Amino acid sequence: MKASEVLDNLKRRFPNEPEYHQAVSEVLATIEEAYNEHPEFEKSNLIERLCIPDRIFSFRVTWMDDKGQIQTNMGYRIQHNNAIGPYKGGVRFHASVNLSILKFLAFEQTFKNSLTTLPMGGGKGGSDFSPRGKSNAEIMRFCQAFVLELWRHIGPDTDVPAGDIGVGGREVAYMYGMYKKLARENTGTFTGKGLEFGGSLVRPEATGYGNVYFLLQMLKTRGIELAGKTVCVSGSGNVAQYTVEKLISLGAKVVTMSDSDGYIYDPDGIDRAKLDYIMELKNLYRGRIREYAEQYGCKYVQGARPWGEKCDIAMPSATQNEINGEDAQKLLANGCFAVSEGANMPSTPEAIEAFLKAKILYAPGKAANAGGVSVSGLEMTQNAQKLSWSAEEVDQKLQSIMQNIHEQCVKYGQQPDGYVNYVKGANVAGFMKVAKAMMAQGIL
Ligand code: NDP
Ligand code: 2IT
Repeated sequence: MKASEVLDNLKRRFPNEPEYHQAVSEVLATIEEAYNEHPEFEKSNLIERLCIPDRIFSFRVTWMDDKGQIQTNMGYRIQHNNAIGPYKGGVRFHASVNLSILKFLAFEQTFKNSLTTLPMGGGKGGSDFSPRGKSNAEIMRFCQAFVLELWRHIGPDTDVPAGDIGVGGREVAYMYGMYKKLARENTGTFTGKGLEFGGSLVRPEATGYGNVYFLLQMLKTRGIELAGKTVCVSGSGNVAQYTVEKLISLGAKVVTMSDSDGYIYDPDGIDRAKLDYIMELKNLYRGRIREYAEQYGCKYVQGARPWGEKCDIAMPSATQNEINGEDAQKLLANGCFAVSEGANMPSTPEAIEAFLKAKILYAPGKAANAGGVSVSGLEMTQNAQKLSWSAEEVDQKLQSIMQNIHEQCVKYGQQPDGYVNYVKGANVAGFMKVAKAMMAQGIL
């Protein structure tokens, strides 16, 4: 089957899964040339085998809320592809979670993990449970109920979950605690664990720091300094917080952050003390970003995203499809010359087209946000060795992985005029490794 036919076929067989179609469509459009150079791929129907997950588990999760009411949610785990290593990828708790979203994330994860240089396949899981407004006790009971079903499908050499939207250190700890009761082993089947029980230093920071390291590599290709540049960041969760932390430490000026209700614009820049306030607000009190504007007397815009504000660099770090074609035009009109994605698939196809047409530095999430899963991979290695490495050692490895991913993107994405199409580079590099591994292991 030709690459283009695969997408039509998937749309017909799996209708009503727009995010999944979007992720597959972007990859197929960029790998067609590489695919056509290998007729053996078509003979073994490789693309279709790579696009359809190996298996999907779905289950009911039943838990009791603080009022004594019995609640049900849906739980899922997608094991997408394990050609290069055990299934690996996060768990998302958000009201919007459905099969389309998890299939897109598991598909993307497979290519991202391939780029990390570490032996990890791709997977993703989650639930339509909304953590918003839930007590700590409710979060714990939900996590335990979720793992009561999930545990039989995961293991240190088969499938290793971690965090994503709505799942951070607190949730991973609750899930891991329950997992150990059931599985009776201590080999670290989750990553993003607490430091006292097998977690890795720098894992909380890794996605945000890694994105800034990738950005630095891109800026270097054009001889641009980061210090003094104005940056718009979206989101105010794990990825956004550590992106801002690293940006501030390198002398950039961050003027926006957001949550699902709106965004703040601070023309003076978010400094270390203000970021500490946000971390406490979001991680401890689970408050709203609006409160920052009240605290520091700056602008808050309800129900909007920050892309209309003037910046040099944009780092979307909230969720999928948060930059549409119109947002992209606004960014470009205001002089934005670099977009580096902390979130997964935050730009719509129209936005990506606009960035590539304008030939700005544009890094897709599967390259730029791979630092998180990379340090998860390093956490797995430390667990297997029953050792823990220093923060400097982990950070050094993270920096060299991000540099390596950047090199792969340049190798496969540089055009005759010198412009680096990081979308093509990341997709072709990620694809070739998984494709070769699948070919070598036979028709499965
Ligand atoms: P968090 O739950 O810590 O934070 C998510 C942030 O995004 C919050 O500010 C949240 O606002 C906002 N947000 C979530 N959903 C929406 C929505 N539908 N519309 C607008 N805003 C929204 O998650 P992370 O920081 O971990 O994840 C952010 C992104 O980064 C996701 O795309 C994730 O897949 C990706 N990612 C995460 C990695 C990780 O290691 N954690 C690794 C690689 C990528 P609110 O508080 O109002 O919900
Ligand atoms: O999207 C991602 O790469 C993550 N949420 C992190 C996955 C992981 O296994 O650390």
